[in-house]
Amino acid sequence: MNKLLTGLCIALLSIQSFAMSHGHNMNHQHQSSQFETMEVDGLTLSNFRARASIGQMKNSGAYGEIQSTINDRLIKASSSVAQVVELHEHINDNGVMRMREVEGGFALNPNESMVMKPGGYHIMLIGLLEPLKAESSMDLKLEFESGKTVNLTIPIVSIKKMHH
Ligand SMILES: [Cu+2]
Repeated sequence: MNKLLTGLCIALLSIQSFAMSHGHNMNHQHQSSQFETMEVDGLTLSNFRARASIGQMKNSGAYGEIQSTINDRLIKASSSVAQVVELHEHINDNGVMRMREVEGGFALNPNESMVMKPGGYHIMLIGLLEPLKAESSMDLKLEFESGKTVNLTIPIVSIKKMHH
């Protein structure tokens, strides 16, 4: 458990490599746990999902891909499941992976997918109000510099399925 105390990112990376080394588990995938690609207002949103929380941990992450027909920025995310939601990136700080909030949010360039994934850009869910359970879903609101707002319902998946 010491690893968990040294930082969420380090803990997550360890758990991910553990999950990966134990192979994929496709057989139990439920249709309902897949995010349906959504096209709205010049935005294509795909592969959205949140990671089920682990034990009593109060933080988790949400991920997905956004493609925009215009130059834009994802400037804010929010959800009813967490007290605070931040847009984060991972940085390699002298060999230690850390994460930090990205000032001004994530840039969207036309016809180039902006990918949020474990270990990269992500939506950080801080201060979970209740555990995020796999096979259920949560709300996620995205706000863009252009003034666009998108309300999503995204699946919650266990960390073992995070790579799909
Ligand atoms: Cu983070």
